[in-house]
Amino acid sequence: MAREHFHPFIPYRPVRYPEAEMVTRGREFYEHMDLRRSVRFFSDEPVPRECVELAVRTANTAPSGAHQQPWKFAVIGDPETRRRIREAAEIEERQNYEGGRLTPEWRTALAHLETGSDKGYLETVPWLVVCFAEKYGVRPDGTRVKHYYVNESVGIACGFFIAALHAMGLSTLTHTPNPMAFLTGICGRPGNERPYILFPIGYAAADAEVPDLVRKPLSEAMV
Ligand code: IYR
Repeated sequence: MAREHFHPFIPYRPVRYPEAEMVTRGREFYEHMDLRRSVRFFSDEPVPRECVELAVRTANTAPSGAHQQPWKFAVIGDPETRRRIREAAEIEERQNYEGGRLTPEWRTALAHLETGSDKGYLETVPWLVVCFAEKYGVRPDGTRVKHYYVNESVGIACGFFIAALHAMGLSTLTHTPNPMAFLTGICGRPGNERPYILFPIGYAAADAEVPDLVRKPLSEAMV
């Protein structure tokens, strides 16, 4: 559905904090975000649907090109659909890892993560969320609406989504099976929506491990 509305301007007065409090808040948020890790070992414990809804609500607050909000989050809870998604993802990943579709450079870049074609976590987790990017909008009469900065907009929304899950103590992984067009069919989405990221969502397994990564220092992240 295309959104082509006129928005009148209204006052906006964001909260201001004393400088010391700004720094405290910024540090607390940074330290909280720095604890987030991508997880590949999940518990099958159920997660309230409301938590997933809150993460989508948060993603939906993201800025977007021309406020076109070119995202759609498909939420999947039923085991049969999760099984089908795992099966299809593993077919693609076997092409990547065992069928030689990953270039040698790509393989080298991934080696330290110990990833492989087994995507068992797609069935373990209670929820899968597929974020779709709306390449263009569709008016009720079927004509197309051009969308601007789709990748930037959807990427930001996914960042908000990941941060919201982390704030609730949930874990996820930005899984991008390659190619992932199969998700359009399984999720029953229309042709203007392109699969963007597949998020398995759940609690990290009690014995989950992550690679001992080091984030690059501020001196390299900022110029
Ligand atoms: N999509 C593949 C390969 C992969 C690619 C990147 I970039 C990663 O950070 C991890 C894996 C897979 O999911 O196995």
